[in-house]
This record gives sequence, structure tokens and C-alpha cells, in this order.
Amino acid sequence: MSDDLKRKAGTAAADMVKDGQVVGLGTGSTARWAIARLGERMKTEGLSVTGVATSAMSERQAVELGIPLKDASEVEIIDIAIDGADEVDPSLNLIKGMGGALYREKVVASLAVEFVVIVDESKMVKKLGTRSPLPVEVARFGWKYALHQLRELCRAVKLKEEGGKPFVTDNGNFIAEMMFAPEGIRDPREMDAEVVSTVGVLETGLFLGLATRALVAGPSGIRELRR
Ligand code: A5P
Repeated sequence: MSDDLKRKAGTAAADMVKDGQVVGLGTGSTARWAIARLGERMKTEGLSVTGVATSAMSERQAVELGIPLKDASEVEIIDIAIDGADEVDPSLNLIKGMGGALYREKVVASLAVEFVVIVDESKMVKKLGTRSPLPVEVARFGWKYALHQLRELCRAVKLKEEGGKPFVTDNGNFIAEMMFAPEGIRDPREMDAEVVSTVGVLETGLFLGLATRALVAGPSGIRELRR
């Protein structure tokens, strides 16, 4: 997705935020535009919001922009959460977490009354798992055993790496990437239940029934989809 499309989607989502709301701040190259726009609206319109960050990266950006933050455990609900995604299916079920922040992202999305996903057309798929691997957060202790079990459920699995070393999440865990392409995930709910019940798995990047809207940016503008 071009940076311009990401900016347009992020800006449109941030413009949906109302004064006084608690806002879930997503993670990634699209969500950062939404956070930037919120910071701008605070300055130019005097908008007042409280953010709940889904990663250390988003937290840093929010602090730089002067967006007040709360921890997910300090709020009862989140009025609106805004985040990117790696895949979006026609029912607005998602794969998220290729940036490694899926655990916190899922907590924030689950607490949100409105969960707005910001993507470009290339992230729209007929079936989940056809374009992106499925990221899964696994405990470090015994991670090889977890991957061995996950291998039984997909075509291939690998540990996410960064600079030749295992990628470590903000929670101190590892990320396994499960491949399902080209056929994709036959039954995402069933798969989610199976993966979650695997020893060592902490959370999956399947976000099912959580997104309420998607803002899909394309060359001719922004298309809004509702669940
Ligand atoms: C972060 O862990 C992810 O869930 C991102 O939201 C997702 O990977 C989309 O990121 P981009 O907006 O950078 O494509």
C-alpha cells in the first residue's frame, strides 16, 4: 500500500473519533497515520481523547504527540479502536499481527465498541490465509514444541526473526508464522480454537467477529464496509 493510501485511511479513521472518547491506538505503518492525525486534531481542534496503545511503538508516538494514555486494565471499555490488518475477508474477519503486536491488539479490539480497520484493497481476500501467514504468539519456554504441534495444522511453520534472531514481542514472547497458502484457512473459527488449545500458544492473529467497520483505501478513494 502506498504511504499516501495509508495516510488517507488513517486520517479518515481518526476523523471518526469524537471528543472525550477512549481510543485504541493500533500498531503498524497504517495505524501510525491515524495516531498522527489524532495528535493533529488535539492541537488544531482542542480534541480531548485518552489512548490505549497496542505496542511500545504506538505508545512512544502517542507520548511524543502529547496523547494521554491509559493501560487496557485501567479502562472498562474502549469507545473506538483503529488498527491496520494483514488480511480482511468479506465478513470483516481478519489476520493481524505481522508486526508482532497481536496480543495487545486483540485485547484492545475486544474491549472496543467500534473497531475500525484501515487497509488498502490489496489486503482484501476472499479467504483468510491466502495472502499472509497467520502469526501466533508463543511462549519462549518450549517454543520448538509449540511449533512442532502447529506444523500439524498447516502447510509450514517458522519462527519470526529480526536481524537473524528470534523476534521478541512487547510481552517477551516469540511469534510463530503458520502458512496456509495457496488454499487458505478452511474454517477460521475451528482453526482458531485448535491453535489456541495448543500447549505454548498465547494468542492467535485471527480476529474473528471483532471488526465493526473497514475503511479500504484505493486509487479512487475510501470505501467503507460494515459488518
Ligand atoms: C501489527 O502487529 C499488525 O497487526 C499490523 O496492524 C498489521 O500487520 C498491518 O500493518 P501495516 O499497516 O504496517 O501493513
